[in-house]
Amino acid sequence: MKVTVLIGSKSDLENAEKVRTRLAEFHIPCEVHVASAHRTPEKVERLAADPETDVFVAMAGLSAALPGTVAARTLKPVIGVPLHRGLGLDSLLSVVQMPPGVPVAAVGLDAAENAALLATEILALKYPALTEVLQKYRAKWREETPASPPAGTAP
Ligand code: RP5
Repeated sequence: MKVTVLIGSKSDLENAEKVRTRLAEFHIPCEVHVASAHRTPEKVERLAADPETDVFVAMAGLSAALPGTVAARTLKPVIGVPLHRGLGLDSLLSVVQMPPGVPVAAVGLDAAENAALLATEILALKYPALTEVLQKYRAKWREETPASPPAGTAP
């Protein structure tokens, strides 16, 4: 069982660590690699071909080509995390708006936690013991999350 996280730059490391931390709490092996779609495309290609990886998480800011670049080189699920580096909208659209045929499962801007949870849900299809882990997480999350939204937000 393995999740491989690719980030476009060392400057993205904090976001990748959030994924790694959440997966570590679930006892899911996770590797983090700096591999850029434009600076080190050969490295991206090599990582995307890793036979041990079950799910990829690719995180990048600005034009954020990384998730799509990984997805073009594998048939395994790729979760794309747009990072808020420039406008925000630039990376968001780059990750969400994949042309038909090469899907990327996009989560929200900087949404490392959701990326880790989605990776776990995908892994749970193959490793059913993770379903219980997710059930416990969700129950705790419900307990800790306030019933009413913070003031000024839509219900
Ligand atoms: C993207 O450009 C990276 O993913 C990073 O979010 C952003 C800035 O990269 P650096 O200039 O900090 O290396 O490729």
